Amino acid sequence: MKLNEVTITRAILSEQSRVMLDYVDLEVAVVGAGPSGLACAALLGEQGVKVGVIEKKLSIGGGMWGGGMMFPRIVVQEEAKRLLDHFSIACKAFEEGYYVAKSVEAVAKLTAAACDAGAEFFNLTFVEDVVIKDDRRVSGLVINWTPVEMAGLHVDPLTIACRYTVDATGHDAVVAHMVASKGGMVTVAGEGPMWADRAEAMIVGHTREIFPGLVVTGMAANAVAGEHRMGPIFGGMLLSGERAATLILETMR
Ligand code: 48H
Repeated sequence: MKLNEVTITRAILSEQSRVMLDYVDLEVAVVGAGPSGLACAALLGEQGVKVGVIEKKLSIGGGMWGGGMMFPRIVVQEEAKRLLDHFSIACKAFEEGYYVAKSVEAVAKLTAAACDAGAEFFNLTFVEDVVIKDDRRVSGLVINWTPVEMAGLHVDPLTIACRYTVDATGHDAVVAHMVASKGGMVTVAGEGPMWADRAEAMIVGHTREIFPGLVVTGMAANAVAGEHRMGPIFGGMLLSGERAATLILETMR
């Protein structure tokens, strides 16, 4: 068989255009493909929810790749071990209640789980604004290509509709800040200093719908609540992603 460059181009354009047209309207848009967003997307997808993950970087995985200070290992506590098992992420017991896993494997397996569950990824795409109309609900997202932002080009964005948005943008809580800055009656208290045990204990409780249609998860949930940070322990990220998925499933169905 003789390969044809134009067929390769048509295959990519036709398939991705079909997916993009389909995902102009989705059930849940997860903004940010770090550990909390990936866990949330995978668990929602497993329940048959139409999920799109929007990630501004080329790479998926957020802050998980780097482990702790570039040592590619993460720590997960007992409470979240079942989620490591759920996603088939291998780990070793360390001291009682602590497990160590490979950060690269964790990102790869969470990403694969989300793909297997039917989530679609839109990387190199960033959310620059939200849609809020008379019903005072986040009902859509304004998106653009990351290279447009990087090059400072004046190119208008496009808009997608979603029933729920999950702010999984990490420390910066980007979507929550957008709603706060547009008079959305949301306050972002800002992240506190390191206090791992407290931050991990509180994160699931901070994972909530902070504005109609907008759920915060992961570090974004702690940043909104004024909660502490926890360093390279990732159980809370997985548990928070799971909580966000559960909250949405409970209200949507
Ligand atoms: C699209 C965007 C946008 C945008 C940002 O930082 P993350 O890994 O987030 P979490 O909360 O799942 O995990 C946090 C964890 O990695 C971490 O940093 C921890 C545990 N720190 C503790 C400590 O003490 O330091 O991922 C967020 C993702 C990134 O990939 C961003 O590129 C992406 O969100 N993102 N995507 N549109 N506007 N803004």
